[in-house]
Parts: sequence; C-alpha cells; structure tokens
Amino acid sequence: MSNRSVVTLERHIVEEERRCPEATGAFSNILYSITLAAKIISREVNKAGIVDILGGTGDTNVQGERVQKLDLYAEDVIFRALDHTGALCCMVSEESEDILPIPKEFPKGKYILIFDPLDGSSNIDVNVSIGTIFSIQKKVSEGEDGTLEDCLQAGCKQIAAGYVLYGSSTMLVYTSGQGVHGFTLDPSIGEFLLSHPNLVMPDPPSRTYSINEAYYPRWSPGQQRLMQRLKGLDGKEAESYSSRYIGSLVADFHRTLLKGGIFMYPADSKSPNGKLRLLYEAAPMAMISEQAGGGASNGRTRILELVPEDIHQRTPLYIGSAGIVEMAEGFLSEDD
Ligand code: AHM
Ligand code: MG
Repeated sequence: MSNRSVVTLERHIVEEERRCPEATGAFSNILYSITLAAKIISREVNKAGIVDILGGTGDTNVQGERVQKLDLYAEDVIFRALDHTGALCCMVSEESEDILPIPKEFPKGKYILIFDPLDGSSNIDVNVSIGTIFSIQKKVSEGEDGTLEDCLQAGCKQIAAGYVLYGSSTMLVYTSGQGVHGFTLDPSIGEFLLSHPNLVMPDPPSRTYSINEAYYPRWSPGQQRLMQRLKGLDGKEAESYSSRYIGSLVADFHRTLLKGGIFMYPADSKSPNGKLRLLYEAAPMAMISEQAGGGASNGRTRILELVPEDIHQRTPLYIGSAGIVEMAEGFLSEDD
C-alpha cells in the first residue's frame, strides 16, 4: 500500500481546527463555504468561452470601472454560499458600494467576509488567469449586525486570507496564520487537494519584477530610479532583473509567491493612491506574503499596519521577497 496520504482541503481545515481548542467550527464553516463557491466559479470561468456569459453588463462599479457579467455572478455565488452559515455578521465586496448585510431570515455570527469576487476580470475575454481574493476579520463592534467599524480594521487583525486562481488549473491558497498552504482542484473528483504545503517565498529570490511599465512617465523620481536599478541602467548591469507582468493580480502574485521577486503597483501622478484596493486586494495578499516569509508595503509603511478609512480605499503596493520590498522602500524614501 502507498504511504502517501491524500489531504483534501476539508481534512486540512479540520486538522488546523483541532490545534485550536477554543475553535467553535464557525471559522471552518466559512472556509468550506468559500471552497464550494470557488468550485462553482471555477466551473463558470472554464465555460466562459462557450456560453453567453461573456461581455459587459453595461454597468460600472463603484470605482467607475466597467463591470463584466462574470464579476456579478461570482459575487452572487459567494454571497449565497455564505449568507446562511450563521458564521458572518456581514460581508463587503469590491463590486458593491455598501456593506452587504446578512438577510434577516438567517442567524448572524462573529466574522466578516471581505472579498474581491473576480479580480482581473478584464482578462476574461482573452482567456488569461483571473482570481478571487478573500479575507476574514473578527467582529469588534457591539450588537448583531456588522458595522463599518468591523470592516475597517487593519490587515494585521485578519484571521485568515486567501485567493483562488483560475489558471491552467484552479488553485486555492490560504493562510490562517499558521503558514501558507496551496490546494489544486482535481476536477475529476471535485476536491481541492493539498499540493503546496507550507509555501515559503524563495530566498535568495528570483530576480524578477512585475509592474505596468507604461506608466513610467507618471511615476515619482524615486520610483523611476528604482526601475533603473531593476533594469541595471545604473551601471550595475550584472544585477539586472527579468520582467513578467500578466495584469492580473492573483496570477502575478502567485508567480511571485512561488518564484520570488517583486510585484509593484505604485502611486502615480494620475492615481496618487495607485489602483489596487487595500481591503480586497492588498491586505489579504500582504498577510499571505508575510506568512510565507515575504514582505508587503505601500512604499513607506507595512500594508498590514494601514487602518482603512473607507472600504474602497486604494493603496500603492510593493509585495514579494522581503529584501527586494525593502530595497524598493529605500528608493521611495528618496522622494520624501
Ligand atoms: P480589477 O479589480 O478591476 O479587476 O483591477 C485590478 C487588476 C489587478 O488584477 C491587476 O494587478 C491590475 O488591475 C492591472 O492594472 P493595469 O491594467 O493598470 O496594469
Ligand atoms: Mg480587483
């Protein structure tokens, strides 16, 4: 008999819960339900080219960007997979302007689910990887209903964070503060199986940077000098980096997690806070990065220390191998 045991995501969650004697099961319940939503979204994403679900709805989201049908579908799937669990007091989604309350008919719990239902959705039309990002916070306000105070907590208070990558295979990567673990969906049995236990960002890292360089003219002098360093244009050609940019945060971050390097979405003269959202994108990825031994910064401050003032707040993001993130901070401090 083979001595290799197959570890499903479900088994992994149960085993993690056992290590935590005060656990009530509510938290595991949330993770199972996210898994179910991920499988349903994965199925639809895989069908995107063959069913009439592609294309815009004609609506724009609260950030004024074009919303595609699959975004709304994914938001709905996640909301319905979790609204009745009794584990949540509210949810917040990148696609909805306000807090999403739990319907009256269902019991409420002590956690908040924060999610970006389908990040990078402009890539759907061209069959490029996209993803779902999620994070869980614990309720701090009085009363049954989730409030803004519950949603606007610093990233370091997150109980768990993760993402689902709809790529050449579907993967779910998550941390609940005990390392980072990756699971690959086996579509033949419909289960996420542990494929990447205890992920650690490689050190020494690969010398790869990931950024949308078309915005170079809009960057600060410090950011421009950082790019010259990464390209070896500062006289140190032997220390130059290679470049990879997909334009889909989950995919770009996943590569960075596995291979090392840095992903950057800086502030620029047109977008003084960058493009990415603190709550739905930067903070969950920052928790994963730090749990894997990497770093995450807005260029000056650790992402996990930033306290959001608005649920849709944006932030510049520098994330990846700790040493390179630190180097980026050094260049940006020249702007002060
Ligand atoms: P979205 O939340 O509207 O999908 O936008 C976020 C995406 C990220 O996945 C990606 O890192 C970034 O936008 C790419 O932006 P740009 O096209 O400016 O390079
Ligand atoms: Mg997004």
